[in-house]
Amino acid sequence: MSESSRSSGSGLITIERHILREQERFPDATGHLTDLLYDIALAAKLIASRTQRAGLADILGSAGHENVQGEEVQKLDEYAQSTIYQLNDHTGRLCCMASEEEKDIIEIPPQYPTGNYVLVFDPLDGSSNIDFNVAVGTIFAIFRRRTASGPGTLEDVLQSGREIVAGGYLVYGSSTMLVYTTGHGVNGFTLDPSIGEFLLSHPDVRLPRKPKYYSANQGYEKYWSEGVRRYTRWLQGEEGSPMSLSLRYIGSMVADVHRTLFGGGVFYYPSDTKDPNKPHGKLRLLYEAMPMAYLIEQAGGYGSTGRGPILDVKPASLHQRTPVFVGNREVVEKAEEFIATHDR
Ligand code: FDP
Repeated sequence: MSESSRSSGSGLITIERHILREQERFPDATGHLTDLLYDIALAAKLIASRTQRAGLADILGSAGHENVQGEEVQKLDEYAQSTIYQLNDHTGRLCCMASEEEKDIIEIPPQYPTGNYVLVFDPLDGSSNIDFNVAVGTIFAIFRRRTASGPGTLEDVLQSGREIVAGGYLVYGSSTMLVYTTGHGVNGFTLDPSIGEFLLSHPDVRLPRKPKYYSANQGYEKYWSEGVRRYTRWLQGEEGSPMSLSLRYIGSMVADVHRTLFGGGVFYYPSDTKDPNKPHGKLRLLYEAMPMAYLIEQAGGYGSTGRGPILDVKPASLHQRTPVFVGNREVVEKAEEFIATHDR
């Protein structure tokens, strides 16, 4: 489909219409999941408009940290966190939330009703890139609660990726995109800033069959295991590899996974010995690895810890870290093979 025909009025599908259509698959649906997804899209519009003004905050803000409208100048990640929280704390759809930015689970204030879902999110992933005008993103996943009623608990949050009912990411780049799945394929929406709507621009996304890129912070190679080092050689066309991939690394997981999804290949952040406090790499299981693995698998790919499916890992704690390999199935499985052979 050409860019112009995608957005030319007839056949134009807004995110709202698309989410409602998805809901029609489930005649007994309460509409709560639909509303929840719609609110995530709304939060994304607010965050996108702020990220586009990143860098202006310091100029517009006074010494007292207020901008010209008299609003407090917030750091973007704090803004993203509070926006998502405020849109979801009072709706009666969630029993609790958990965020990369918060130490403990986020309770629903007692004056508001609780609901059947749990939202986990990384409000502004890749935030170390903001100062350099590089794409950042939001990652999210939604579970059904496990406890029967009342305030949500850790038990509701610490579920494996197999229990996700919807998940995806927002990328705030040269355009803003929402890419998500409810377990029936992946769809991508692009924000049209002139009308303030997300429009379906990439229906039924599948990873390209031919992998093109590998993506990892090769600056850390000296901290990697033998298996991961050899795997990297294999990606470069050595170690008997039939393929030779190009290297791309942004250092913003959302942007790197987004390119992997649409361009094909693998993104990985393995275990390393760089920091003894982080033996399993840097990325968080709940807020980064699981939602991305769920989405990549829905698009025909695979997400692995290097030893098995990410989606099979049940988190033991909120901020648990995990090695991550996501991308074309056969390329990710090759990582498992090298690790099993060389990293005993
Ligand atoms: P950031 O610290 O900028 O928020 O987990 C966060 C993350 O970025 C990912 O988005 C990114 O893939 C990774 O860290 C980059 O880490 P390195 O700088 O170690 O490569």
